[in-house]
Amino acid sequence: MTDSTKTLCPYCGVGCGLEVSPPARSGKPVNRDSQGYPVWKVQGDREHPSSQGMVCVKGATIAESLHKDRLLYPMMRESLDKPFRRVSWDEALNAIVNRIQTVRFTQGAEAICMYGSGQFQTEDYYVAQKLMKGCLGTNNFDANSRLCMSSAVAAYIQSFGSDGPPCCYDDLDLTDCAFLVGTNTAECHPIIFNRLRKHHKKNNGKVKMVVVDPRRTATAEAADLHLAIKPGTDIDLFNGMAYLLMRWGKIDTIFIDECTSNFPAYCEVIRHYPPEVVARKCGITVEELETAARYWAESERVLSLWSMGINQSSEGTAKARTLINLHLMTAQIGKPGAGPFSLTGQPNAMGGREAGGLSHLLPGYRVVKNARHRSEVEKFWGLPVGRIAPERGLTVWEMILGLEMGKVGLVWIAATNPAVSMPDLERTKKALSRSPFTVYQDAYYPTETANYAHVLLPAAQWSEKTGVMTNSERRITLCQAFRDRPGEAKADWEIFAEVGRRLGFVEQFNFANSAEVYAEFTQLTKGRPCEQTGIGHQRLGADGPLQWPCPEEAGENNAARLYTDLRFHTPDGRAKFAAYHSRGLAEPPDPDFPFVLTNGRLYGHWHTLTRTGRIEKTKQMHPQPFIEIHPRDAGKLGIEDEDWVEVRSRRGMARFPAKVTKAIAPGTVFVPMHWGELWADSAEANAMTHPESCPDSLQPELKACAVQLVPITADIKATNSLLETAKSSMLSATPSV
Ligand SMILES: Nc1nc2c(c(=O)[nH]1)N[C@H]1C(S)=C(S)[C@@H](COP(=O)(O)OP(=O)(O)OC[C@H]3O[C@@H](n4cnc5c(=O)[nH]c(N)nc54)[C@H](O)[C@@H]3O)O[C@H]1N2
Ligand SMILES: Nc1nc2c(c(=O)[nH]1)N[C@H]1C(S)=C(S)[C@@H](COP(=O)(O)OP(=O)(O)OC[C@H]3O[C@@H](n4cnc5c(=O)[nH]c(N)nc54)[C@H](O)[C@@H]3O)O[C@H]1N2
Ligand code: SF4
Ligand SMILES: [Mo]
Repeated sequence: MTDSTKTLCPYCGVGCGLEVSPPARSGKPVNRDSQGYPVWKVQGDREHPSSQGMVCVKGATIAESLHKDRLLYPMMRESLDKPFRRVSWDEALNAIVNRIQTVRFTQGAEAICMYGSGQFQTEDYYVAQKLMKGCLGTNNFDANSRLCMSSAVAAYIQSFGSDGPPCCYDDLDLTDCAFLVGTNTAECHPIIFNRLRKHHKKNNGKVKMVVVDPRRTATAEAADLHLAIKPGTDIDLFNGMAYLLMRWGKIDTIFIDECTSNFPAYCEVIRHYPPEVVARKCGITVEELETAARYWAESERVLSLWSMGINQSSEGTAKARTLINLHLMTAQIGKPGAGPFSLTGQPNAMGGREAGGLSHLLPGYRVVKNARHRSEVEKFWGLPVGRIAPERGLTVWEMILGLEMGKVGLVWIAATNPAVSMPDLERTKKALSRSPFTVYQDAYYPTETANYAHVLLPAAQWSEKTGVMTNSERRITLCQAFRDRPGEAKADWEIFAEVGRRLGFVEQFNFANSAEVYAEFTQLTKGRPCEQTGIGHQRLGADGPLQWPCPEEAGENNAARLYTDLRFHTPDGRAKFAAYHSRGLAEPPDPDFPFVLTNGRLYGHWHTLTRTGRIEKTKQMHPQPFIEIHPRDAGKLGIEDEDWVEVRSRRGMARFPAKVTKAIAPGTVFVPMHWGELWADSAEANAMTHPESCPDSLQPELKACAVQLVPITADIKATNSLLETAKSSMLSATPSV
């Protein structure tokens, strides 16, 4: 292999370019991790247009995680109380194929479910759609993006007629007002934040930064205005700002007349949101509300950025659409420095959307409900008319309900760790433990979800397989394999294709390599909003990363922004205003459960710790979980800094040492989402959360539930720290299988 390889960081949706080189290079000392193990050297790729050479701590340390605790061979067991035994690929795949056939003929294809991930490459996603939705004829493929991006997807489709973030990262340097809502960009999208912060600092006073978040995050620290609203009051805030913009005559009536629809219904809603009412509901002052509206009104170019504080809500789609409304009423879209920009979380959640990786989607930004879309895809896949089911498949939470009711015969989980990341975790785990047959395909062992598997399949991960990923600004990067695969690991798409062939679909899965898979997928994007027929592995290798839309005939890649012609993908070409009243939280606090629990991420850690929990530097940055409590609340409960606190919701409980801080609003508490049962004793955020979901996107309200706080006595604290020590020695003693 060549000395250095260009690729993409496999962590977050910023999608930074990386350049990696082998541990041993001529004339240089061998690069080693803190335990002396030789590791690939990682640095930012200066030529990558999205990141221009920058990386954060996660990208910089990724190589240290690649060799530790890997799942190396297929493993099987007859029941969850038995130990795993090593099996051959042949035996594992036969068992899966037999099970699929039995379930198909006894319960029907709708009893088969697959749960995938925004950490798949596009090729993995595409082959999984072809297998499940095409060949097997069930739309029961859902991805962890259901917990992540689905509200943004629904909002874009409803407002603009199609999914797809309309902005690009250059807009970060061009905006006059950055409006950040429910996003801790500084910790979760650090390289985007660096770029914005630089622009903000350079234009001190001229460029405004507003942050809307119940926590005073690192992002909020940098803002000109931090609106610490009560959780779940975003729609009140946006409607209240719209009220002021209208009162001040700061709306663009020509744009509204010529490019939008449904404005009268929106106006009817807005008149119910005068400043005094809104300020009270949001827990901010009228002056703060007016300042936010004034910054928006007075800025020539307004860019809003949002992520989980908006999406993970029982009114997530309504929140995102209400924010988009502000852009529509002021014509802040389709021009440099402006627009509604949802930040994708995972490295390839975007590619997943393009490949149809949610239970209501088909490849090429198509939807299963649309008969024309179904027949286009059936024809392209060489399948009989009517093979693709006309109704959306189960969402991941509905799969859990299906398991509870005994309606699921097989569940196949890949590249996600639901035994940590799903809401209402006790219920989720109980349902998983009732599964008659679970296949779990992951790169690492142990993980929490492996406890619920009958078959474990070792996945080749980033660095060991070649494929593409799309970042938040619609930019596609080739991730070239540069290391050997450990043990018998295989790429996800290869495993899906092999099962497809063994089921008799030889023609459909006749791919020699991932370049062929991607080339086939791009044909399904022809004429679609996410067209990428002009992109292929070879061109990406030669020309570097490219943004879609990129049709074959277009020589120059000229796709920085969508909707520059102010025509949208709706039937009438107009963007549609949404008329939503605020409904608030699905589980508001009450006298029994008086606090709102929110949760989120820390800079150095990634999700369920499968990688960052195994890297010294990131582990040291955030050694243990904690709960943030406002001094006023802590005082009332007699809680001091570092005291242990038990957090109880109607569904479950967890224990954390307290961090007493004014960074969190009174009445709200915050815990990180990262620690599952493998990494800490009883510190799971999702032990407490509930599955109530947005009716449009079916995305659960992971960001808020009602809890009570109970200080723990010294005895329990001692037991806990003993358990901690026992656990960490257990982990370090776990061998690779
Ligand atoms: N370091 C790190 N970076 C990551 C990840 C990671 O695990 N670690 N994961 C990636 C993924 S998949 C994702 S989805 C993104 C997530 O990126 P973010 O969305 O930025 O991350 P979170 O910390 O989950 O939540 C953001 C904020 O929402 C706020 N919030 C809670 N309730 C409300 C509300 O009602 N209204 C408003 N306005 N805000 C609210 C929380 O206080 C929190 O600060 O990060 C990506 N980047
Ligand atoms: N309370 C609460 N819960 C949340 C959230 C929250 O904010 N709060 N956020 C939600 C969101 S936005 C997200 S995205 C999810 C994330 O939750 P998960 O998807 O459960 O988190 P990860 O730890 O990223 O799990 C990815 C798994 O894929 C494996 N893996 C990595 N690469 C590959 C590969 O190429 N192939 C295969 N087969 N496996 C691979 C890793 O080893 C790891 O086990 O959590 C959701 N849950
Ligand atoms: S900002 Fe995201 S993509 Fe960039 S290096 Fe950090 S984790 Fe990787
Ligand atoms: Mo996410």
